[in-house]
Amino acid sequence: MEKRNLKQQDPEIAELVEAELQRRKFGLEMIPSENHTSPAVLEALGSILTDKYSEGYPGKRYYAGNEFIDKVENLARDRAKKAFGVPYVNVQPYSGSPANFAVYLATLTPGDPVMGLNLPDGGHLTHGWKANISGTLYKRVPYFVKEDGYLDLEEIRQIALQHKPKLIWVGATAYVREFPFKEFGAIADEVGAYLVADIAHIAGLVIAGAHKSPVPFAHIITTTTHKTLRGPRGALIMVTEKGLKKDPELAEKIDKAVFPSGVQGGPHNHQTAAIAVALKEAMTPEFAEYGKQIVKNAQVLAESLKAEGLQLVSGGTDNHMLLVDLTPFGRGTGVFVQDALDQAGITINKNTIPKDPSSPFYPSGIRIGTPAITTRGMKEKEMKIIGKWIAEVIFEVKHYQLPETKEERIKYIKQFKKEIAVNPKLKEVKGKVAELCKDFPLPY
Ligand code: DSN
Repeated sequence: MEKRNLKQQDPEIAELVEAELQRRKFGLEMIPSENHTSPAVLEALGSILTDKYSEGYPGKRYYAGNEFIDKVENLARDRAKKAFGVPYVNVQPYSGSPANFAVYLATLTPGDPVMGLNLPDGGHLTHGWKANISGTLYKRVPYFVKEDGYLDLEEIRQIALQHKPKLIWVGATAYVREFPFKEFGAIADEVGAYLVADIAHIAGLVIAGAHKSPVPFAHIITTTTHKTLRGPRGALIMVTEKGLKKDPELAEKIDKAVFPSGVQGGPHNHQTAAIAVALKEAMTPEFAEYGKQIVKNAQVLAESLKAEGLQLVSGGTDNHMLLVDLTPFGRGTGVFVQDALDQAGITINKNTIPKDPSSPFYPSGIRIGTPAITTRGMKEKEMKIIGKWIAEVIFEVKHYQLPETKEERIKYIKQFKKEIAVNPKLKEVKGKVAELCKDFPLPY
């Protein structure tokens, strides 16, 4: 086979990759679950390790030729154990959803009750949402946040006592306050449930010491590796000492649930290698600084948005994300703000807010995060400016209101998109965003 690089072999794909790079270079990635990986992580991810089959685990593979793959996986395992302080980890899950599904397979039988944060309240699909297999194969018992955006611990305990769940999830995709792991641990122990902490969003903050660790309180911990942890897409499942005490065979059960009895086949070895690199990076003093700066940035951004007259769920943040409550401008308006900000070079996502008067597809809030822009080196000074720009864009499109019927909505949103494409204010902000970005290069 002739040696040809991507541009020579497939110019169409090469151009699209380049276009995406340019979009990122001159825009602000502020979706809280995204980040910019290091060149070393990308090199490992794009390596020849992708070619190898290695079903099984180090020392116990089905195929030959895994001498070096075993070493890669062992390095990833050892680094994860050290970074989080746990006795056991499985580094093979392709991503967060299969990792969470493996936890169900390892611990429950179909029909068992499972408690998780309600999706519109900030919970994840895989924590028992009705449209996900976790909410149909198991008995879903949702819990909620209060009007003020904080988890309702007293109600959560009452729900647990009433439904006696076998497994309780603590973790979210849209929760801006510190997770009360200790209190959840006590509730799980009281009803004899497994406590599973899904720390996908905050894993990097936990390693950096910018968020409390769930390790003393949870039996199992799952995380993706591509959010604040700043690795490739992928996931980890960890078992704590507390988990092994509850069930000494828990680690073996998790391994089996990932492969062969679960949803996965051969591990993605290039991904495992890149996870190992990211974990090594995450254990440096620079990363500890980075994690703390993510939170500082989010808090300054929160103050800046509030000073502009915007309303935040729970009034601020303890972590890397903010939720702006757009109900003062009308219900279901998140879609307009998301698209207008995108047009202005600021990428965030529409999101439900607690007690959202609209729906997950047309929610009444937006979710903003600081991990990726902090990777670029932006600090408090830039957060104040970005907060002003975000507010300017929101006020610019505040008159757009979501129509009642599906047909009207389609027409209205089409017209809205036409209008924002030529809006001078959005163009002006986009120009300023691009100027700012020039001083903060991407890591690759
Ligand atoms: N899609 C992820 C997020 O954005 O939070 C969760 O899986």
